[in-house]
Amino acid sequence: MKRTLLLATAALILSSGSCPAAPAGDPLAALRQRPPDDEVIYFLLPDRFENGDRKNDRGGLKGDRLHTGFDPTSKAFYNGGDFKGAMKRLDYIQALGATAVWMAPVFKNKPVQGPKGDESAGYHGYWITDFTHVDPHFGTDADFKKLVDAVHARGMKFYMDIVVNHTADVIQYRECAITNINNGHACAYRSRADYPYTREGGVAGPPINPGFLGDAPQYQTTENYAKLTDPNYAYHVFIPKGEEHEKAPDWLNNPIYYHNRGNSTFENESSTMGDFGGLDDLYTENPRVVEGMIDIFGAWIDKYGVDGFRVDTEQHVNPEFWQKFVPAILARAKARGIPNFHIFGEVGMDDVNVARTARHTREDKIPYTLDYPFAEAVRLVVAGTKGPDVLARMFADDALYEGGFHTAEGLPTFVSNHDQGRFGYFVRNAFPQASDEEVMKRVILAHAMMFTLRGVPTVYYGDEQGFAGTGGDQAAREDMFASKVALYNSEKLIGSDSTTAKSNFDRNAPIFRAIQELARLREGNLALRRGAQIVRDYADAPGLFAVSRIDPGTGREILIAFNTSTSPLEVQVEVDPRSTRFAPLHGACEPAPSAPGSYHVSLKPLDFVVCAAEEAK
Ligand SMILES: [Ca+2]
Ligand SMILES: [Ca+2]
Ligand SMILES: [Ca+2]
Repeated sequence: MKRTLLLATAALILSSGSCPAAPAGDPLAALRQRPPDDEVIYFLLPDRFENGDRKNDRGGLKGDRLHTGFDPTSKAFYNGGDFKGAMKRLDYIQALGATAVWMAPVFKNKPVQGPKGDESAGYHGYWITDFTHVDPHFGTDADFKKLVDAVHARGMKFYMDIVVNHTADVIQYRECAITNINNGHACAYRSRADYPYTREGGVAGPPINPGFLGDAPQYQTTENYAKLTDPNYAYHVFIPKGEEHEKAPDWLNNPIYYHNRGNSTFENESSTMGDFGGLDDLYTENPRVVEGMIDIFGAWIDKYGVDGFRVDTEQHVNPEFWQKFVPAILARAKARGIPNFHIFGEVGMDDVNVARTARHTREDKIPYTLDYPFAEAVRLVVAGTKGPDVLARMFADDALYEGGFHTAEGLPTFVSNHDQGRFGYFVRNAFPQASDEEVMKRVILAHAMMFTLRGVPTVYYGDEQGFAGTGGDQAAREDMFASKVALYNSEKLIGSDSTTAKSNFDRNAPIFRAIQELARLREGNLALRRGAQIVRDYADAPGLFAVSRIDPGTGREILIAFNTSTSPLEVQVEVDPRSTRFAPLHGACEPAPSAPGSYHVSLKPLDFVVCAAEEAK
């Protein structure tokens, strides 16, 4: 009964939204028609979200944590979350206002890796061995299907997190086997010039791979790669005993399909050909690898009908790979009845460098990239002392994306993530003297920018409960269920007296409620999802940032003004002269402009207003 009621509610929400063509009561048909620009994404790590089944905590493995990967007291090991747990909490995710779930990789991982004494587990999902099945720590393939189906039944989308750049660390090099690793300096990158494909162990070595012309775009043919038969050009490669068939599909166990040149420095050719901290870097120029990866990930679309891929380490794979992979995957999705499949790549960076991220939409033809420049700009402006001019310059560069502003509207925007850390952490770091109230205001202001400015808002799980974390990576991956990790439990949550030692799915948490309101605003106003964005004014020190979003159908204007300073602001902002009456969507809004084309805005410190003009006549 309860279930039917929930489904009916979901259908109701959808039918009142932007998809009038969807058959009533068919949430799957409705969500398939929704463009990616309309989503609110909720990003979570299945291991850290909810534990719905204690029996799978050890992934079916026996022994201590170095064998099972499970240690609920350690931030570096599996903590116990799984698909059944996530399923139990879909109501919570939907209540927040999310319309799509992005889950960190679900594929079977190498449970534990790393040099002796410095081991950690694949709880995060990025050390894949079996690309064809889910990790038993998270449940079974059948559990995963139930989860995706349940997400769909609610009218929500499910985005998978995929990795084509590397697999788990299985392949080792004789010259620097993992047992010999000292201070992390072993296995230095060996370049194509110093260690050509045609000599064993350097230019003076014996000839190997006769006739192989290398990996340049014009030589990425089956015929050329038939001549690459010996992988021992840079290092002598081997697979430790017992791990010869660790990976699936089986072709992944052949070292010839990897670059095998040592660790990436993320500079020069090693950016695409080096191993990411020992992770086996796939030879993505080889047509066999391209075809294999299309088969692997296409099968997940066929089997589960997922709605999109977040692509890990996108910038560490050669452009020609994406140029073939993306159209093949989009065609596969379309054939499965998923015309709006969303593909967004991770081009990680710590600066506001739109050229660098936009380049990948042009050169690689990856449809969208995660909006790292947005995240960094908001950090500088709201968790820092830079002026909102940083935001204005960043948005002006939207023209650099393939497809320009239209593409920018579909970029997943975020302010926190699992690698860099949470917004609350950035705020506390920049303003150590700030009160809890000020920290919360800044976190909410950052989320207000994410929900009302162009792009697809992507909430990092736990931010809504006031999680701040104490750094990036493991320090930002707290458990939503009652945690046993001492570091997490020592953290002071923002706007809450709770701790991570308790389960935190509180729908009355202040940041949860603020995000919920923002999600409703976005859901109810097409201009905030797909409207053109006009930057009206910005300060070059903490202060005003004002934009108008224009409804693409009616031309109606919504004015949004932010105050990033700690003083109140009284300003005149330019608006469309035809916008003669305004209503408040958030905060206090004057009912009319002061004069045609000029509107008065009062802003409290670290606050924002959203004022909607009546439809232009
Ligand atoms: Ca479990
Ligand atoms: Ca390796
Ligand atoms: Ca690579």
